[in-house]
Amino acid sequence: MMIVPLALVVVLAAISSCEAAVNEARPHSNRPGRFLSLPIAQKCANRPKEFNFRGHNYFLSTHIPAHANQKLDWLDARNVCREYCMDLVSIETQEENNLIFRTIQQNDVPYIWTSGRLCDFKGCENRRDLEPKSIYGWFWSANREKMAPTNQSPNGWNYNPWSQSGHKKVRQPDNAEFDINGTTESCLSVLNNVYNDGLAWHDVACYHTKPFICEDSEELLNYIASTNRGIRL
Ligand SMILES: [Ca+2]
Repeated sequence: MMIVPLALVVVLAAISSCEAAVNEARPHSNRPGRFLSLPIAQKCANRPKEFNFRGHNYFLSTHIPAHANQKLDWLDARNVCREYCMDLVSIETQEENNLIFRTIQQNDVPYIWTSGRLCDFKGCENRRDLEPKSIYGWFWSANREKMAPTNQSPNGWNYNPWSQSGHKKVRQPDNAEFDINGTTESCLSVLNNVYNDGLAWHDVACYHTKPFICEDSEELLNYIASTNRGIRL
């Protein structure tokens, strides 16, 4: 009988979690160990407030001089937002979605990043409620709220925001890039008629660089307010 020493089990577990981290970043990012940024009080106080919806401020990166020519991958885009006490936009209602669609269309932007993310990383295993992932596995990273199943209109909406088309001419999410280079399409981008499909949601590999929309994060604003007495946010 072979007994595996506990120390070895721990080492093996550590190796497999390293592999998971590397796999997530593969194949285009050579920057392992990337982390979420913390908010910066001064930046939060002076954050861009381009438009407002239900008490949250938003901005489109192409409109802000400091970010106008910036196209970033999904995590870098989140981190730009987070330093302002914001995060990539999360779209929980049809009204908010219409606002985001209108903003993209009126400014003729080809696509933007949202905070939408597929739960396919460490901590998402053994969650039967998320299976199949392509239908039940999506959530908003900004507030960790689960999305409606991708194959139906969300409650209270009269359309399904996911595209009916894409690279493979099938409805989204389709994880199309996985068949091309093995990269999972784990991030949610709103595309502006890229596949002759109007404005619609697509799953896209997270390493692609895009403009982005930031939205106030109550969590980060509350954190900065509670640690900076008298700050005006
Ligand atoms: Ca796709």
